[in-house]
Amino acid sequence: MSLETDFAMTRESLRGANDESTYGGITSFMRRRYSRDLAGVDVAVLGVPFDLATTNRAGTRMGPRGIRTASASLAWEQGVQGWDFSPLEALAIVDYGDCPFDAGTPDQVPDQIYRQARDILATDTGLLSLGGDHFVSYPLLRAHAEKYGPMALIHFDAHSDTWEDDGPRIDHGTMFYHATKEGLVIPEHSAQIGLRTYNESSLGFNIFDAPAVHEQGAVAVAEQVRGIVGNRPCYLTFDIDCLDPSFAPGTGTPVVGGLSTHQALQLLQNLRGINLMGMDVVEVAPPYDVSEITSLAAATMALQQLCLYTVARGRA
Ligand SMILES: [Mn+2]
Repeated sequence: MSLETDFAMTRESLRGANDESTYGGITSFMRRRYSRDLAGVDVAVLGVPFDLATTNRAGTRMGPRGIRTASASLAWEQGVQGWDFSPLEALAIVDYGDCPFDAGTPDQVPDQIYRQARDILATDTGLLSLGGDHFVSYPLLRAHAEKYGPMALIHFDAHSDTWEDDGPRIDHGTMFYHATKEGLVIPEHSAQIGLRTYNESSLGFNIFDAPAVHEQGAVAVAEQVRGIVGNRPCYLTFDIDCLDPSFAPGTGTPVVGGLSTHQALQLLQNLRGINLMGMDVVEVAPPYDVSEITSLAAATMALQQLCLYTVARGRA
């Protein structure tokens, strides 16, 4: 073990596993270095601690910090089970810190998130964002679609988040309705996985609800999703409430009957080969969590997303 401490400050290489204690120091994501210098950086990790769009229980403003803390216990491994490489070795990753916004002027927050994401993407750095409630994916998607064109969306969630809306409301249940109407995503080449709430309109999305995953199996569903998405530029958004509350109690709007962490890992690993351009993990609400179960699940899913991104960029 290195006696150098606080790699979040002192790490010289942006690559590699972490040879220091998992329990001390600054809680950057995966103990990556905190930096806003994106020269030579492949992926910036951005916290978006915004939860004013929640319709039920708030608390996801604590999500980025919770995920960062839990991720420290994943940072020491030389590889990732289910993959034949380490994304921490293959990619230069920094923790960019949190997106600045003024919670006192909520109507301005979407644009503040959008501009932060746009400025990072303009440097040809990939973006892994940590929510925050699911609304944050909407301005993030806008920034990605501006760069890559209309995107295939792979959306893990208990909820469709496509409920019809009548105006520019800030609501974490309607933003994919707006995103679709604005042409940011292509619903016929997108998939929603794990749903278990009622919405009479699919808006054209391909839906693999939780019963479908339980009945068909994660591998078979992933195969279908790969076919639907093809090689199109793809954005992957992982709402932690796609997991069953027994696997992710720390979220604002839990719904029973969801995926296990095992099923989610199988799904993500079998999406290998998608043309992933951007990703997020959202809806982690540490105030309702137990023993960091949810934050650990979220950090693990984010690491899997980095694995998918590594393959998509031809680095593995
Ligand atoms: Mn959602």
